[in-house]
Amino acid sequence: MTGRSDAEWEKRLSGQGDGTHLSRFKTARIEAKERKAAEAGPSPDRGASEGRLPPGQHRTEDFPVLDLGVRPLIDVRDWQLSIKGRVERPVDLSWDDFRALDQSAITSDIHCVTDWSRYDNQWRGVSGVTLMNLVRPLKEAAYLIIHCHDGYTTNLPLQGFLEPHSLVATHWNGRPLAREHGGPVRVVVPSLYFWKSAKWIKHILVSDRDVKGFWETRGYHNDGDPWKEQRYG
Ligand SMILES: Nc1nc2c(c(=O)[nH]1)N[C@H]1C(S)=C(S)[C@@H](COP(=O)(O)O)O[C@H]1N2
Ligand SMILES: [Mo]
Repeated sequence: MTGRSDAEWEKRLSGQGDGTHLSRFKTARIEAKERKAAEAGPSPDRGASEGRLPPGQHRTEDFPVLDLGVRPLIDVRDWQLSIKGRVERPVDLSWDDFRALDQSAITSDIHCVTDWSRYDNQWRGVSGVTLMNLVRPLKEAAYLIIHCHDGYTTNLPLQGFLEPHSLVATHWNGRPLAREHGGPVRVVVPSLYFWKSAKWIKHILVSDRDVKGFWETRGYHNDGDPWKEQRYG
């Protein structure tokens, strides 16, 4: 890190209000992360940890907030999720549509590229498998490009979204997902670093080709597997 903690940065940035265009936040914070991505080598203890904690991570009990400083306020009455692209059956889901789908409860660990891991998060929502069964990806479908209300994007393999612990979450630890953590609805893909778990989602593009997202174009690894320590580059 660059002296100031992520939490401190978030506090500063969030004071700048909502609804502001993303480019306004391409400021010191983002540039610092880009620099870190450019300079980073493997962490010294690579391969040293075993079991549940991926290499180079440490455990935390709290739940840090990390984003670009824009935290959209989304009323569930206006909320819509579209899933389109290389699918047989594109959908525009209202909140009621989404809540009527099969709901899953999944406990998983979070691994953030900024080195913290948080164990045993209880998520509720709709699994990636349920959503993909709904839209039915075509044979050539291989990637998801996720678009969010704050302008953030991220990409991941369709396979990752179909893993049994991946879901689109509305609840965390028994409560509706807080706005700062992506409420009303975020993606959770526990097998990848947490930057792939998009908050405030509005659109999932199912694609036959990979398109790098916000951090992936700024020096973060395209794949982001914490067990392979695919942090940067
Ligand atoms: N829409 C959106 N999703 C996002 C981000 C963001 O800036 N905007 N940041 C990502 C990053 S870098 C991380 S580490 C996690 C942080 O999630 P949290 O704030 O719930 O801990 O959200 C990810 N999803
Ligand atoms: Mo992050």
